[in-house]
Amino acid sequence: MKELTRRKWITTGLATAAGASGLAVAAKLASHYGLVPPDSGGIYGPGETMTYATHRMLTQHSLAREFSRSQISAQPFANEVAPLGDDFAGHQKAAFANWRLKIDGLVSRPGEFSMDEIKSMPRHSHITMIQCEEGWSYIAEWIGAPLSYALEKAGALPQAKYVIYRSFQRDWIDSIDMADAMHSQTLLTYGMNGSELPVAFGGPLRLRVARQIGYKSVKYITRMTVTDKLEPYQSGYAWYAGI
Ligand SMILES: Nc1nc2c(c(=O)[nH]1)N[C@H]1C(S)=C(S)[C@@H](COP(=O)(O)O)O[C@H]1N2
Ligand SMILES: [Mo]
Repeated sequence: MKELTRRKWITTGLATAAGASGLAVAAKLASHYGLVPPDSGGIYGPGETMTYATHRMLTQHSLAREFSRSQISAQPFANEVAPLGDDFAGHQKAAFANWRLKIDGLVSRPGEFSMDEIKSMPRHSHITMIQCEEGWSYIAEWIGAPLSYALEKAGALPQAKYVIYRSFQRDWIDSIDMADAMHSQTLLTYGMNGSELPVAFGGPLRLRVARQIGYKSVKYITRMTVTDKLEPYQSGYAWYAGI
C-alpha cells in the first residue's frame, strides 16, 4: 500500500512537473528517483526520461498481452540478419553443443551455461506479439528459461541495476533494467511454436523481452553482464522501448 501511494505521488509529480515547468523539472525528479535512462542526454532525452520513468512507476510488474494458441501467426516473418559466418556454421553443425552463455559482471558466481544446462532450467512459455519498429509484427509461442532464474543462479548482486546482453553478431548489444531482466516474461528462449528455435528467429538462444519492441529481443546471445551503470546509448533508437 505504502509503495502504491508513493508511486502515485511520484507519477503525479512527474506529470505535473512536465506540464507546469517543462520537461527539465520532470527529468530532475526522475533523476532523484534513479529513473533516468542512458539516452537521457540527446535531443529526445527529456521525452525518453518521461516515458521510462512513468512506465516504471506505473507498470513495473505488468504483463505483456498474451494470446491464445489459435492466434499464433501462420507465417511469422523472420527479419533478415547479416550473414552469420563460418564460426556460426560450425556451431550449427555441432548442433550447438559448444554454444555457451556467459554471465559475468556484478554476480557472485560468474560462469558459463551450455544449451543443455539452460534447457534443464525451469521451462516457461508465452504466446506474445513481437513488433518491429518498422511496423510489422507476428504472434508466436516463445519457450525458454526465465532470465531471472539464470541471474539468481549466477548470484546477481543487490547493487545490480541493468543487464547488458551481447550477440554472436558483434554489433548487436543491448541492455535492460532489472525490472525487465527479472520479469516473468523475459526468457532465454530456445524454442518457438513447440519446436526448436530456428536460426532465422535467433536460435539457438534469443533473449525475448516481451514488454519491449522487437529490437530489444536480440538473437544469438552469448554473454550477459550485470552492471550498475551503462554507457550512453547510441543506437539511434530509444533505449527503453516499452509497449
Ligand atoms: N542478433 C540480432 N538480433 C536481432 C536483430 C538482428 O538483426 N540481429 N534484429 C532485431 C530487430 S530490429 C527485430 S524487429 C527483431 C526481429 O525479429 P524476427 O526476426 O523474429 O522477426 O529481432 C531483433 N533482434
Ligand atoms: Mo526491428
